[in-house]
Amino acid sequence: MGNMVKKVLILSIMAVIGSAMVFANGGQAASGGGGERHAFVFKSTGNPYGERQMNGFEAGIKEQGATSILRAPDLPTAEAQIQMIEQLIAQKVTSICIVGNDFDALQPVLTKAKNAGIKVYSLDSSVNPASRLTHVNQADSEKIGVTLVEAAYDLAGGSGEIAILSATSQASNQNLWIDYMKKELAKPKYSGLNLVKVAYGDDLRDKSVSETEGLLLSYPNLKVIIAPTTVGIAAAGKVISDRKLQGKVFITGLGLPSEMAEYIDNGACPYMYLWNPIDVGYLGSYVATALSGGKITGKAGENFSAGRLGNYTITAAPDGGTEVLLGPPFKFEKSNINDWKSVY
Ligand code: RAM
Repeated sequence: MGNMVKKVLILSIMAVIGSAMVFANGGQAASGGGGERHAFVFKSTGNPYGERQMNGFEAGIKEQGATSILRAPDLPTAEAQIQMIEQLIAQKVTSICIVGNDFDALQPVLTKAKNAGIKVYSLDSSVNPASRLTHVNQADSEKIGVTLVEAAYDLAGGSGEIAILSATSQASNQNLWIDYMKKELAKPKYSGLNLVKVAYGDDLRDKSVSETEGLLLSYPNLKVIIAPTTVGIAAAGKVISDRKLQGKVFITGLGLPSEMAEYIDNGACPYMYLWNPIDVGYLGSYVATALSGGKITGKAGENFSAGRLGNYTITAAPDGGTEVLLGPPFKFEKSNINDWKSVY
């Protein structure tokens, strides 16, 4: 067998192993026909929010006649994502949509992907501008930070101890929102609020539960927990409800209606915010094909059409790169939660 033939054979075997690993790592491949293969790499498995984003991405790619490859590592680390991206480069996928577990650490592997002709962009949790062509942002990051501080102020009655329960300490979306929260908290209006701790539940259910318990133990006067992560807010909702602390400690943040309806109903979380994660993934699928079809390059001012969501324009992002903004965050409370809990 000639060397070239061997090489091709090895590569095909690697590609087959690669797609089998999709399942091993909790993702799945979905075929929509057509020659293009668009990959989506989420932060970790076992996150219902991520599953909804992947569903939206898969549906969008399918309706455009292409194939989607959905991946997520078991743990939300950059290292695990780097391995997955290496496999996707070997598989010669058309595009990679990365929900980053780190802002900077993925740059070498994403640059390798870019040099191999793969269109790379981020979604939800961004990677640095040098690593991406553009970023699909769920909602205005500053607005999320400001809105959550206003909510904490309201729920705390204007003063007292508050804490933040985040995802991992490296999650760029959460970190950006927390930076904006801190900036907002520095304003004179909020001088009565005392941010006692930022805890990290790593988007793991059990760790988020124990971090919430730790906050309650260390800060017996805690009035509000802001959890800008769907995994964290659901874990905090469970702890507050199990301990019947409704009315004493309030939760707010970003939550999935399906996971939070119970805690909105029982008063643990009077209100929270989110956007449609299915639409975030769906929008990502149109960014993938607009990039691969040459309709956009990722520059501010470029326009493209995103199927049932309509037209979008790429804008400048606060981090110096560009982004595509889905829309404003939506408030969920007792009066509307029942309409949404079966949707996402
Ligand atoms: C979690 C993830 C995700 C984030 C949502 C709000 O599910 O950390 O990245 O966007 O919360």
